[in-house]
Parts: sequence; structure tokens; C-alpha cells
Amino acid sequence: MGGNIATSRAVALVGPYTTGKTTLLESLLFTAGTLHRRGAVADQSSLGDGSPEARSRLMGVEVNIASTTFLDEAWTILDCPGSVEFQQDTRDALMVADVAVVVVDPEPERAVMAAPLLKFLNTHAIPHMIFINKVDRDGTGISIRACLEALQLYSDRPLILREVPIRDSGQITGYVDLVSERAYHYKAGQASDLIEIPATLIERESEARQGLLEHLADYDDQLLEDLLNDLSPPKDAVYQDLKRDLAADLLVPVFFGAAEKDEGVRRLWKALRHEAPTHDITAARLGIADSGVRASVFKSWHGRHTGKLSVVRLWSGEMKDGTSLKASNGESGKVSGLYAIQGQEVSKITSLPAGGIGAAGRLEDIPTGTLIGTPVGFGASNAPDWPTPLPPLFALALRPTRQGDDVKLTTALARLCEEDPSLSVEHNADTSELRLWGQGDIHLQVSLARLERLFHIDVQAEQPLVAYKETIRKGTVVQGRFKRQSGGHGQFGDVHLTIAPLPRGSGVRFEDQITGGVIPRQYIPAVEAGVYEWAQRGPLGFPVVDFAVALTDGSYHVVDSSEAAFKSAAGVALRDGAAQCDPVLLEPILWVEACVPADATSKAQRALSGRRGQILGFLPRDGWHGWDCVQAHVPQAEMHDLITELRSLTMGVGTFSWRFDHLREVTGKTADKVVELRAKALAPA
Ligand SMILES: Nc1nc2c(ncn2[C@@H]2O[C@H](COP(=O)(O)OP(=O)(O)OP(=O)(O)O)[C@@H](O)[C@H]2O)c(=O)[nH]1
Ligand SMILES: [Mg+2]
Repeated sequence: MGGNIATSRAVALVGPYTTGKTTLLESLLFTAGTLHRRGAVADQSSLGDGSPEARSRLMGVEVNIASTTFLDEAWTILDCPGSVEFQQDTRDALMVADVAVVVVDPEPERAVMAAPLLKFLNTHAIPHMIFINKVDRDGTGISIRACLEALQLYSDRPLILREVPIRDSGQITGYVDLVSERAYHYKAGQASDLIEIPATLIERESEARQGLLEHLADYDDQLLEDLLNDLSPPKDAVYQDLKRDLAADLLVPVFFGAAEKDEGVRRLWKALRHEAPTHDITAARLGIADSGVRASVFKSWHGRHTGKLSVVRLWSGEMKDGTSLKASNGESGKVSGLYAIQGQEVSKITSLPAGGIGAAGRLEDIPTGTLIGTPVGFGASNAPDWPTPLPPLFALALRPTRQGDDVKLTTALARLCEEDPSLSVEHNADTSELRLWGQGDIHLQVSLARLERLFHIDVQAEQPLVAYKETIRKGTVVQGRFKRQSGGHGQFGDVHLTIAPLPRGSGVRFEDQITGGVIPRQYIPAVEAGVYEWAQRGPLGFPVVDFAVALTDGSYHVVDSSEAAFKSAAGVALRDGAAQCDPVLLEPILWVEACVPADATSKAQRALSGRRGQILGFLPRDGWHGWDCVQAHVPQAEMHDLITELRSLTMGVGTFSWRFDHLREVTGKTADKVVELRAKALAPA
């Protein structure tokens, strides 16, 4: 039953944005005695959110790591960002945590915001508790039961109330613990006072306690028998069950309190102390064998004075500065510098004990998600599955403001992507743009702020261009002659071309139908080259696709003909011919699947139709109770801020996936505007 655990455990604080995770970190550190003065997020004095990017936005933009000791037991707390745009860090931290505390707001209508997280925890069977925070606020309006019922809709595991609130004029002023059956009155900033269970609560308490025991009895036959015989089970047995069921992720205990006033926080600490699994149990859950040093890299960053740091959770053995390691990606490395992390501070240590979290220096080719360990018995096969990085949803095209910063920018972006696997860089060949992809506008703005602060690179960021194409709708027969006479010998080429449209996706085809040597062999590749060159920019200003050109006839001059002249002749023919071929703009259409809670399904459909999308249908989201996915074809030109709109319709939880599907003809005003803008962009300055 808990107590005297020699190794360090890791708890991740997760939950929707602004529910109070960083405040809870502060409170956990304060109540444990690690912080002597309590800071606050709002006045930028908290230990968490210490980076300039987090401070200036008053929000979590990366995982905050801090260690502490509570009643002589070591803990590392991973305070994770709540914003949907920074979930990569949250997921990676969860992969190494022994237990997660899901911090939520008490309003039932906000429960849906925790849905994606609860899904992730359920999928990966990560033991978790719920902490309903901010119960100091507007007390009369808060119903713990309603909050729990709303959250239960999104959890596969039963959520079990561990305490019931004591109220004074509606305001929550304390709680009755359902296992110890003791009542406490909150004292802001201090340990709660033990009090008598208020008479009015006795019935509510015993009903809730019965509910708790019945859930535990689902996995404990002895307890079931006791309950059937109306016997009160021994407390120790109840604590044992709670501990075992939490470790097996069979149920989710629910606590409440107010992190800002340290209310309910000692209660949470004690639950963690007695019930959270230890690192060896977590390692076994992840399938990591205990043989020598084994550690998972769950975060990477580059420190100004330390070089690359790999933040690791050590599952077994002892990691030291200088330890040689193999990695599950096939690389190897040697720890060069070992550090403890406390918020923004890193400090040198000589060794890291099992269960601990620290930063190992200069493991250059070992990315986040890798298992590392001493070589003996190390095989890639024992690396646990790591979730794939979050797919890109939002892009900006970047250009360095200062000339000559291109190479520096590429290097810096590669680093940022290494530190954050949900960022990626694309060099788009169609538009010649350098694009930064991420999870949303704030995510990218924070990345650009880091680019400025750490690499001193200023960039201009714009909405990316769309890779329009064009094609022809009719065929024609055309002659192209290129003739120049300027001094010496001239230039002469003459071609007859048959131009014809091809089905979508055919590309450009060239056929040589010359017979009888009317054009000598050596000039034919030049004609073909002329066709491809012309196709790079058609009459509307975009690359031309899906057409065929047959070279049917022509003539040449013994002295004046040349490859260059034939290439130009082909260009002349196509330029003249294309005008008769009914050119038309093609725009890229994406297949998009937007997934939202079912009450927002019709709003999501409207959002997609409003973006010239064609709704293909909708289905219940596989494995997600109460969610739908709407499929549609949407022009890429309308996609830029779709994620922003979907989130604003769904309290942040709506999302989508996408892939290129096809090119579609676009006409009328939409096309005219595109062509006009293109002409302006191509016009000489
Ligand atoms: N009334 C009340 N407000 C609280 C409590 N805990 C946190 N807050 C406030 O909620 C706001 C957000 O707190 P944070 O601790 O930054 O929330 P967070 O969950 O870390 O936010 P992100 O990391 O950005 O998702 C701050 O203004 C806090 O003062 C609480 O117990 N009661
Ligand atoms: Mg935070």
C-alpha cells in the first residue's frame, strides 16, 4: 500500500487548455515543499511555462518538467500543454508516464474537450485519474456528479468518484473521502482540517461509497462476496484494489479541488503516492525488458551550452555521463553530459537512477520515441510502439527577410522539426515555396518566435500558394514556323502539330509521326523539348497537363535549321494552337475527412460546403462514441484555415485528415480571379 518507494515515479498532468495544469504543478511542488513561494501563471511567476513563448502567451506551449519529493518519495511531474496545437509533447510525455492526471474544468458542457485525450489514454491503456479543478469558482453552479456523467460519455473506462463534496451555501468547502470515510474542510494554502461527516451528507456518502465498491467488485470476487453478504470490506483490501485496478487501467478515480488554493491537492498527492504504479510496472506494461540500462527518449531539444539534449525516462539500470548506448533505430551513441531538469533550468548530474527523468547530451542521431540501452541483449524488437507524429494540418510559406539566410533557415527548421515531430518542412516544387507545416496558426507562430529567439532568423510568413494547373478542352491542328535572318546564317524550323486533350492524370504525351524525313531525326528531340518547355507555363500562366501533341509534318533548311530553331518552332505552334484549344484552369481537390462530435456534424458539413466542398457522406467515427466523420472533396484553395473553423465549431476538438485527390476544372469568376492574380504575379516589376 504505497509508501517508501525508493525509485522515482512520473506523473503527467494533462487536460484541455487552461484547466489549471501548470497551476496544479505549482501547487504540487508547493505542498511537497519544493517551492517555498507559490508563483502564478497569470503574473508569469510560475515554475512552469517559463519559456518566453509560453510566458508571453500565458499558455503551455511545451512540456514543463520538474522533480520533487513528497513524503520521502521521488516524483517527476510532466506538466503538459493543453492546447490542441501542442499535443505532440503531451502524447510523447504520456508514453513514459506511470500515471496521468487529467485536469478538467467543472462545467459539464466542457467535458467534450477532454474527449481526444481520454481516447488516447484508453487506446494506450495509460493509468489515469481525473482532477476536476476550479471548484472554488461559482460554487453553487458546480455539480460534480453532472461533470462526471458528461465525462463518462467520452471514456471507455468507468469513472469512479473517490470523494463527495461538502458544501456551505452551495460553495464547495471540503470533501468526504469515500475509502477512509473521513471528512475534511479546505484551508486555502494549508492542509485541510479533519471534521465530522456532516449529517446531511451521510446518505450521499454511503450511496457513493457503495457505487465505488461495486465497481471494484467487478474485478474482485472476494469483495463481491462481501458486498452480497452486506459485509464492510477491510480498507486495506479496498486500497489494494484501487491500486491494482488503476495500474491495469480498469477504472479512473475522480478527485476534485482548486489548484490555485491548494485545495484537494494533498488528497491528490496521497492518491498518487498510494496508488500510482512504479516505473517497473510501467516498463512491463510497455513490454520493455529489465536488462541493463533501458530508457525512452520522449523529448529532444538543443540547449545553447549543452548541444542536443535527449530527455529520457530511465526504465532500468543506472545511466551515467559517458554511458555507451545502442538505440532502437539502429544508431548508437554515448551520453555526453547528463542533466536534471527543473522547469527552465538544467543542472549537471553524474548519474540517473532507475525511474528517473533526465537529459542526456549529444545523442545526435537518436530521435524522440526511440528506446536506448546498454548494448548487451539490446534488440530493436523490444522497443515499444510509439505513436506516429500528429499529421500536418496548417501551413505557412516562409521566406527569410534577410538575403542570404536561406541555408541558415533550412538548418534551423530541421532543428525545430527534430524538437517537435508534429512540425514538418516541405519544399514545394510546383510553387517553389518553403512551407512549414504544423498543427495550427499558434503552433507555427510559436515556432517562428523560436526561430527568431534561438537562431536570429526573421522570416516573412504567408498563406501558401495553390499549385494550379491548366489544360485544354479541344484539339486543333496548327503550324509553327520559326524564321530569323540576322547576319551570318539564319534560324529556321517549321512544324505541324496535332494537339489533343487527354483524360485527367495523363500528363503530357508527345508522338513523332514524321515520315519520309521531312524533318531530319536529329531535330525531333528538340521539338519534343519545345513541347515540354511550353507546357511549363500555358496561356493562363500555369503548367499545362493532360494533352497530347503529335508532330505530323514540317520542313527544314539545310543551312539555317538547328535544334534551337525547331524547339522555338514547337513553342510558336503551341502558343498559337492553345488559343484555339479552349484552355481551362485546373485546381487541386483534396479528399477531406472532418471528424467532430455529433452535435456539430451539420455545422461541419456547412463549413465544408461553404468552402466549395462537395459532401460525399458521413459516418460514425470508428471507435469514438458520439462522433461523426464527414467526407468531402474540397478545393485546396479553400483549405488554409479549415482547422481553425472546425475547432471554433467544436470547442477545439474537431479535426480533419486529408490527401490530394484530383485536379478539377474551375471556371467563371473563381477562375478569372486566379488567372488575374497570376498575371499580376508574373508581370515584370
Ligand atoms: N478559480 C480558479 N482558477 C484557477 C484554478 N487553477 C487555475 N486557475 C486559473 O486558470 C488559468 C489557467 O491556468 P493554467 O495553470 O495556466 O492552466 P493550464 O491548464 O496549465 O493551461 P495550458 O497549459 O495553457 O493548457 C489561470 O488564470 C489560473 O489562474 C483554480 O483552482 N481556481
Ligand atoms: Mg499549462
